[in-house]
Amino acid sequence: MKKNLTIIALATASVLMLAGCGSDRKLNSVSSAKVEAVTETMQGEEIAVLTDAPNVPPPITRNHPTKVIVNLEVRELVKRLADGVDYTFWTFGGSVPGKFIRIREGDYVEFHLANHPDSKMPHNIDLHAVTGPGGGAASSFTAPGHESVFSFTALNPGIFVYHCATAPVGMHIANGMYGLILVEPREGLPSVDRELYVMQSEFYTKGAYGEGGLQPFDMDKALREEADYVVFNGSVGAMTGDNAASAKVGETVRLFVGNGGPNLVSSFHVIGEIFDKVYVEGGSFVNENVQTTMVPAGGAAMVQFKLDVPGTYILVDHSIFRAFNKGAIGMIKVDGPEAELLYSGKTDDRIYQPEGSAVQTIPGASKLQALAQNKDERIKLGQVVYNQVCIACHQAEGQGIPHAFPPLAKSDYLNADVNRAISTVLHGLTGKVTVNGATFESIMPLLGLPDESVANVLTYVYNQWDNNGTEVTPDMVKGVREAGSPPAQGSLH
Ligand code: HEC
Ligand SMILES: [Cu+2]
Repeated sequence: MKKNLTIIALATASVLMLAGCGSDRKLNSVSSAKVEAVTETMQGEEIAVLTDAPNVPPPITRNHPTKVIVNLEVRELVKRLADGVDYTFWTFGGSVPGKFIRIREGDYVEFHLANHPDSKMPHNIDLHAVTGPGGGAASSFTAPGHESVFSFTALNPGIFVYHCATAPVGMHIANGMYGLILVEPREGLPSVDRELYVMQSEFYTKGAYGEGGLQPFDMDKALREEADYVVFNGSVGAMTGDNAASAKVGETVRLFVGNGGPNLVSSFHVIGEIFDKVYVEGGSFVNENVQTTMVPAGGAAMVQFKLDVPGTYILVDHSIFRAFNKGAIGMIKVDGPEAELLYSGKTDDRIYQPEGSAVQTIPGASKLQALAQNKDERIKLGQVVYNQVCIACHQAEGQGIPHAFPPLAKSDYLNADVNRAISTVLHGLTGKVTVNGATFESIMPLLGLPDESVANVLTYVYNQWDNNGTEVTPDMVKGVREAGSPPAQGSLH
């Protein structure tokens, strides 16, 4: 008994010692870094360059800390949340997310927070880059028509979220009050060809996703964490279509990815890319070869990747309904020479018939396609394809799903142009389309169907649900295929 006790005591002592050593070492290194940062000689004074997403201020080239004056103005503004949907945003600098602030480790920041006289609410700012109570919140509490000034020294490098912390905090954040502040390490960040500012956040509106008009904030939905919109850079489509970012093959891109929340954690992913580097949680630890990185609410990360293959790369929250149904999509269009060795594109499409499959009773689309001798047969065979492939999105009666998948029933888009419809089924479709007066900005993927199946399924669709009765033949499909995919609406790689 006594012996046992001794062993336990010893074991405890060594654990304590180990723990003691570890934390001592950490404390020493942290405190010495902090002292150095503060004692590096400060020189000069400058006014911070602030940018709106997706732009990032230029890298810092100084090799010394300086006094940086940040002037940030809060505005409460009605702006677009989605097509036909407006929202009263509370902003740091006039847009959501707020202005990007870039400083250097050791800088002494004199922060001026102004609240426009037209504001209805007081606001403040809590910068996660600040060491000090509230991250500046109490010192920056500012009534409409006032300006507060406070100062801090940036002790720790990293990419940090800032946000309003005025009660009710959740509501101020939900209305758009967040942004990013980058504290570059003293040695700077490795240089890259492009830097982009991407911030995810959610909106809770009285109306469902896409319901038009000026939508008020819905506190009940926010409490239940049932977001209507999950977006990058403050609105649906802020980074797609004409607003897509662009880059070139061979370039290295760094994304500063923030998450304003207020509630949801982001599973940030770029379709078709692997992050060469991720500065995990926005700090100094670099992970490599990452597919999806978690960005918590009130957190950020830096991700970096080299572009090797041209095409459109889609930024998503991989909690995927948020991407395709709530708005969390962005795009980077990459131009440059094809790199077939790295990515060939589709090189072949052949009929796949495992042994014994020829006698299947439920016809594989391809086997039956060759049999269509007339329009009626084509319609019948097309129905099979429709029920196997299209129905999941366009629905049983071709009615689609509002705001997500356009209708094929009585579709003016479909009926207006048969070649365009063929092209859509052949190549997929991205970008804005208007069908029967409603706009859709979503993605129809490349389906990879043989020409026979495309002809049959479109003939079926054209002869259902009050459409115009067109017959689409395999020759018509072949013609469109040979004409190539339309440049205006890049097909999905
Ligand atoms: C994964 C979901 C999905 C599948 C599967 C799908 N589509 Fe689509 N389709 C879409 C989306 C989304 C759009 C709108 C794309 C945009 O917003 O740019 C669209 C657009 C269209 C359009 C043009 C707009 C319209 O409503 O007239 C046609 C035609 C069409 N699809 C036909 C088909 C056919 C035929 C199939 C089956 C062979 C099919 N789609 C399979 C999602 C899908
Ligand atoms: Cu506020």
